[in-house]
Amino acid sequence: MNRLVIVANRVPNPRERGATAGGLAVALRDALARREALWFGWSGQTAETTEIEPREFRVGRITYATLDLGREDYRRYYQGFSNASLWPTLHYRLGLVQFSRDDLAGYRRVNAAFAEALAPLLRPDDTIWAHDFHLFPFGAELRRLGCRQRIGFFLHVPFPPAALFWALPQAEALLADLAAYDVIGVQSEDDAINLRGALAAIGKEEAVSRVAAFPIGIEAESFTALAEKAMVKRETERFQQSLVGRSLIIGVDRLDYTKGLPQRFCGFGQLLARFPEHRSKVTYLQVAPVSRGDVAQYRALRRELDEWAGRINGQYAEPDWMPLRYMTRAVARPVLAGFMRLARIGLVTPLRDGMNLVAKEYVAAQDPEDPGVLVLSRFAGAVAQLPGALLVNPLDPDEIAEALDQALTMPREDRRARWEECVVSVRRDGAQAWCHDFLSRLEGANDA
Ligand code: ADQ
Repeated sequence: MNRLVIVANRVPNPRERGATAGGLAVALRDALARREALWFGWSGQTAETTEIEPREFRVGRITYATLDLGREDYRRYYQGFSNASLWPTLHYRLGLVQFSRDDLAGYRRVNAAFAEALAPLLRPDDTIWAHDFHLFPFGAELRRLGCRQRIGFFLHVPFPPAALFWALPQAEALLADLAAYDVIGVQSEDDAINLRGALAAIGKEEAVSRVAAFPIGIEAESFTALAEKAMVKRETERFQQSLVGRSLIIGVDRLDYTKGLPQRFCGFGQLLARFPEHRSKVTYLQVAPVSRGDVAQYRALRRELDEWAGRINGQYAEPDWMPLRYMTRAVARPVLAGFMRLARIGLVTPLRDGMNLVAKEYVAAQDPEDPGVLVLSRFAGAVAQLPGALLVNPLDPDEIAEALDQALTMPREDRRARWEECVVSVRRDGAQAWCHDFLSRLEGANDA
């Protein structure tokens, strides 16, 4: 079988395990186990200038090839255009977009540097799969260097309606570059419709049919096993004892403004205000490790959440009950899986999310005999696969409060029926199916 080349902004460090292991590494595990693979991208380190020759090392059948980014490139390409321009635009948040020509130039420079560093390592029959919004122009850069291999692209985040995308300066040129890929994968049908519309609007008709939705999934069986095993762990037992029989609501997110955390905290406050019967009977644990802590908007969000948490606990706490437990540290996956299983409610309310794997992990973690309820934003890509979730508008704290009340008082039979509607697709449309479907399309197995 020919080699698979994965290109992503961040190359996972195979020596790091647990909480820091990126979702992409987990999702690709199966595809990478089956064939020879090369994983190429940024090392996560900075240097004086961006390296030209990647450092290579091998673990099993995977070769890793990484580059350090120059400090200026890191600032322009990563913090600047990727995180301060593209990320908010793709999540429908034009008010947060910061744009500078220098950032865009840095973004293009790094994409070109990545292509130049990878090209000499390529074999003629490699299949190349580039990931996410950091790499819009990467395929076009490889083509400029004469690469004729199959090159696919998957966008992990949403693609907004074209009218929003046009707000990004030089949006047309970016989209035109995207058309260099042989397959352009997105998470949902809505994203596919939006992206096709944008490509058609700039006359890239030939690229329209190369856009398709491939909803990403999780390794459900192994997550279920993790959750089951966690039940006998000391951390889980200690945590369960600390709940003293109260119902648990759990939220697990990177601390990001797309995740709807202030509205969610407010929604929980509304639950306690409007449904006083739940006071001192429910505990909400929010785990939200700091992410992109060097970007101003993320620091502001953290302050806002500190305030919300202080206000809710200040107003409703009792000497023996803290309504909201909020932590900005990561929790190891094996422990987190157990916390999810203990929770009566998984509260997942992003304002916009490409997919949201936490929602699927929550479903996989449940005890089939006595499952909890998933309260899910209608703006997460995962909605299409989770018909049994209680859907909410994440911008409306009252709707969140009402859904929490409904979930807290839901009879077990209804909880089971809803969970069963969700778990079917979580199991069937897993990480393995996602890789297989994308690569089959890219490698032409579906051409007949
Ligand atoms: P993210 O925005 O990071 O991913 P998500 O899909 O929820 O969001 O995946 C996060 C992963 O990290 C999950 O596996 C989760 O368990 C883990 N994680 C999150 N918070 C954690 C915590 N506090 N401690 C430990 N682990 C934690 C992007 C897109 C999503 C898309 C994915 C995959 O924004 O929309 O679903 O990529 O394509």
